[in-house]
Amino acid sequence: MKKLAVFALLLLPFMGWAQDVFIQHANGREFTSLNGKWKYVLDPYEQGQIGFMPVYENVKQKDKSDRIEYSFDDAQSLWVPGAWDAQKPELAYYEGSIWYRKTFDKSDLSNNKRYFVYVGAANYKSTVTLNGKVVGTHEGGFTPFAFEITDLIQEKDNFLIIGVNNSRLNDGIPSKVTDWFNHGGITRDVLLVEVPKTFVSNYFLSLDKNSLNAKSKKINGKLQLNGASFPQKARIEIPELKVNEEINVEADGGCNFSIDVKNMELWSPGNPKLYEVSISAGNDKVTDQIGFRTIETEGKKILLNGEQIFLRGISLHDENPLRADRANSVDDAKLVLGWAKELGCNFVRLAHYPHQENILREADKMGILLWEELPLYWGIDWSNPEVLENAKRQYSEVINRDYNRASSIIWSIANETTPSDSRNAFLGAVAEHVRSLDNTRLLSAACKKDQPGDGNTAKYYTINDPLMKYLDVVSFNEYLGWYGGLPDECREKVISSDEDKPIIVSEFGGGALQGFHADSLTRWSEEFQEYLYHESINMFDKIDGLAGMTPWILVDFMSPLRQLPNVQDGWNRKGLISEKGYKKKAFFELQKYYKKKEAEYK
Ligand code: GCB
Repeated sequence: MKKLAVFALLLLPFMGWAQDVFIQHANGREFTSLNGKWKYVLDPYEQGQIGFMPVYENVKQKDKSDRIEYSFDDAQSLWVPGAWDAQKPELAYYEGSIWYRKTFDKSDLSNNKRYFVYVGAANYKSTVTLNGKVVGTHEGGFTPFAFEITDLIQEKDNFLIIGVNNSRLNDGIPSKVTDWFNHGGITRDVLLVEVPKTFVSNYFLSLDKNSLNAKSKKINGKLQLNGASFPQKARIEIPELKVNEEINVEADGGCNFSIDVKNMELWSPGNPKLYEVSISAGNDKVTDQIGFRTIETEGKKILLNGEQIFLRGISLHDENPLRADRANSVDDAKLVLGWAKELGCNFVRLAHYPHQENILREADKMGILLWEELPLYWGIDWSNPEVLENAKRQYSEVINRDYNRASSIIWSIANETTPSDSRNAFLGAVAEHVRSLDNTRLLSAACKKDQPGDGNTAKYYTINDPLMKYLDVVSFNEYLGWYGGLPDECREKVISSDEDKPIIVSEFGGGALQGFHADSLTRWSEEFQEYLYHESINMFDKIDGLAGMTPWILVDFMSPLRQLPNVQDGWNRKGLISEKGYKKKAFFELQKYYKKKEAEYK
């Protein structure tokens, strides 16, 4: 018996790391929040068992002679959602497994319903179990997953145990080294979602580009139902646009449709108009708030709803610096987007992985455009086919989640990766995958600039990564004046690309300790950072085809790579705002430029 249990656990890692079904807009469904205090058991040797007892079996001592070697009942608690490192000093740098337990009753169970455990995100590998049975596993620290528990849930005494392992892996996405903190645990909401036997699991709506200039616009869409049998019809309602259409459901539960609408207001930063959209089929109905816009390129321009736009952006990590924790709430989203607005931004780069869903929904409401990406970052194992499958799966998950968000306009498929045959083939396949799922957004990647070389003088940089052929927008990171050289060297440089495509400077910047003042050549002073911004902005503003920028970064963020005492102390100091929320001088330098750009593009 014992041998069997151990064998089952050894098999765990080899089960597919995939979810049963994707549930779009989980908190727009009927749900019970499972957030709050969860008991936890540490599993530093990552065995899935303590004292030869599987942790997810929730063993309890039966009598005084009985041997148990863990006990959730007597264990301490962690708060969900939240990173474990933010909650317990002894877990500050913990990397490994922790098993979380939540007990709950569900007295109104119905035979006409299906039940799912939905997890907004848990970093990095998760094993979800209910009442002693494994219901699924998931890999990826920033995308949501759901597993069905209809056959296992009981009216009383359910125990949901989720094992989360944040070990950094050579074949992980991201890989072993990142310039951000490896926050561990269940970092986003956990919900018990209940839906009818057949339900609308996913829906994708967008404005047809070809109807942009027509009086009557066209919404294209796709639905996916999930269940053992399907009704013949589904219905789409957009009351404000007087849309109430019946559509045919195909044999596999899918349906494609297109609907003509009159008098539609387009979504834009100046008018972030959202429509209430309801989708129903059989006994299920889900309601969402959706904006409609188009995003395209024309030569070196980016066009939003057919009009040229300049992306006044800033980069951001998904952290609440004040709590030194992963962001996970509407308030967290409002805090950082509020700062971005104050800076004069109409665009935010959500670096370097999918951020919490709340920030997309808030950006939709506030009229802020977004760049999204997966952590295809330094050190990826490009020649490993399983890593490619993992990347595609994580992309499917984030596209499923965010497809309907008008604010999200760019998928970036990589950050600072060095060209090679295996890397080019991998990212080419990712680009194809992303396009096949979503042709309503632009593709880009934050590339490295080419060094001055053959045919170039030291004065010129070119950006001609072989990846460009897959992309709509050329983007690159450039740290002249910080990593190499001093800011005045920016005066000499000329940056160009051979592509007839818009250019975004996806990163530039330098560190400053807020409150440290000195002359502009003193490293870490606010004055140095301000000077660097001044020179960098002048250099980039001259680029032919510059369509926007997302300097690095809005707020100081946690990073184990940054250990300089009394300056960094574990924080990357390239923020324009400190982790306490105080603005540095460079904030106002960039704000000044963005005011000018806003006036230019009026
Ligand atoms: C980069 C990376 C970013 C780092 C940044 C830095 O190029 O893309 O993740 O945090 O530089 O501060 O060095």
